[in-house]
Amino acid sequence: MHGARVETNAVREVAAAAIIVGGRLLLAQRVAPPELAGMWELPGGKIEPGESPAQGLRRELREELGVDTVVGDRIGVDVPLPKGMVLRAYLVSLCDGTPTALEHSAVRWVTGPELAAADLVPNDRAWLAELMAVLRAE
Ligand code: 9L3
Ligand code: MG
Repeated sequence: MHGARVETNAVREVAAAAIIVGGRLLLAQRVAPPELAGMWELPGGKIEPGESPAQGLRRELREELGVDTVVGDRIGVDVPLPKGMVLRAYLVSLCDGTPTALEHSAVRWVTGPELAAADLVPNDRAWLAELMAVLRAE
């Protein structure tokens, strides 16, 4: 009734992965856009229409890091992004592969204190307290 285009996702989600192994969190260094290049983020990206957040995040992590993963529980707050998008973080387990910077300039594993000191992208700072708590509990 409103035309042929069907919106499968009312709100477009960007999903990001908190991958923690042995008390360290995986960070990836962005190459773009210019204002974020060089800063560190939880890897991930936009969920495509028709994908569940878990499916989309698994796809992004395969593309960005070359790994197979299982997407678990959400962690931290919803972070509003421009154009009605929302950024969400998920706890993610590695199943296969070694994370490799295929679309980032580098990856690194950080402890809690290293995370607190890292040059994180501003959006991901919203999750700092929860991430530190998970790292302490490891
Ligand atoms: N973003 C912020 N923090 C993150 C991720 C994965 C993404 N941990 C923001 C950056 C972009 C948008 O979400 O503005 C889409 O992400 P991408 O497709 O550039 O990775
Ligand atoms: Mg991405």
